[in-house]
Amino acid sequence: MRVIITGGAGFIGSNLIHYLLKHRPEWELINLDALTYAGNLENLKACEGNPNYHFEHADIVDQDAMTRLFEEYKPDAIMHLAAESHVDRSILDPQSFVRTNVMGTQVLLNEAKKLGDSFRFLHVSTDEVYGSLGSTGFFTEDTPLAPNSPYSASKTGSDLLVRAANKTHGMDTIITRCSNNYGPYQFPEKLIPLMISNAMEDKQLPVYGDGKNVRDWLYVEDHCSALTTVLEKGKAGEVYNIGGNNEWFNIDIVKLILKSLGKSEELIKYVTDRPGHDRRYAIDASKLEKELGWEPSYTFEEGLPMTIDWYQDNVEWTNRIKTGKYTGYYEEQYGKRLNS
Ligand code: NAD
Ligand code: TDX
Repeated sequence: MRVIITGGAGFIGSNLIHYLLKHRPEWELINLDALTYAGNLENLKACEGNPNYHFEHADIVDQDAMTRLFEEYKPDAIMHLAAESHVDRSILDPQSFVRTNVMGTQVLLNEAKKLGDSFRFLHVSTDEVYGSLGSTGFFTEDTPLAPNSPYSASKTGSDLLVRAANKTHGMDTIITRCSNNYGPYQFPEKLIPLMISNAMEDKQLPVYGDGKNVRDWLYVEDHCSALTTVLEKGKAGEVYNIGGNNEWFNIDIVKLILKSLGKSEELIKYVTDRPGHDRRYAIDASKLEKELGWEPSYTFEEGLPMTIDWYQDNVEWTNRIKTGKYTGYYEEQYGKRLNS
């Protein structure tokens, strides 16, 4: 199997590459990443030199570059993770979300179409495309799409293009929609790493609104195992939800982190709410469990302490992001970044 992984220098992508090199050592992986602010090759230092791992510095919106790379590698499949992924940034700069998430996905579909029936396109999407839930109920694969942020609207657009490629051209495409991930290498703008990092430095912890928004958290390695299962066993044209039945109020997670680090709840600062802030996400992943036999391996009681430990052991990783030094790692080795 030769697999292109887009966005492999990001949070989930880099965890996925580590997971696959360990669990599918015979696979050849091509990490295709533009190295935006969210891409960090330091996440993949341990993979350098592995003959089954290749890095290509490229922008998925660049059709010519994609044509050249698809012709060069002749892959069997793609796991498409590259995206602009942060909701708050999408409110400030929706254009770059449309560019990468919508246009970039279509560029990749154009290349995939040329490879014919034997090529599989796994599109990694999010539960946010379903919108927001009240205090009861779950998102199933049949829940109508109702995105509320420019981020989730652009992911919905990409989902619909992937669906259309299957319906129109009979392409072997599959869509996964996962709940919130947490774990090592998550950029410290997202809730859990931001709160851990701020608490460690005795800085204030900004909680949006009343802190009673609910998210359904999955340890990132479980997302990686689910994506592998879907790539290997999923049915063309299907959608699979991924989640771990693990709902938490934001404020309770923040308090758990403070407790675990021995810090005072006085660090909590309630701030102005995110515009259009979805109230609750909750995923019904029973289709994936029943049809493909996947189940998560980590409980939150295991995964959260593992994550807090990782950030405590890797303060330098976070500091290099906060000071911008992480962008230099690529430049020292390869030259100027595409987007700098
Ligand atoms: P991330 O922001 O950490 O990483 C995104 C990666 O994509 C970065 O390495 C970045 O350099 C790369 N990228 C961005 N634009 C690109 C472009 N034009 N060309 C090539 N590469 C580009 O994101 P993440 O949290 O790892 O999320 C990965 C995927 O999983 C996304 O598609 C996201 O929508 C989805 N997802 C994320 C979560 C979550 O909780 N983080 C949950 C469900 C689904
Ligand atoms: O400082 C903060 N304070 C706060 O209260 C931040 C950064 C977040 N929050 C709240 C907003 C959300 O209710 O915490 C919750 C989680 O926020 P994020 O980490 O920004 O994640 P979310 O908006 O839920 O989206 C995430 O999950 C689905 C990912 O960023 C997406 O890429 C993924 O698709």
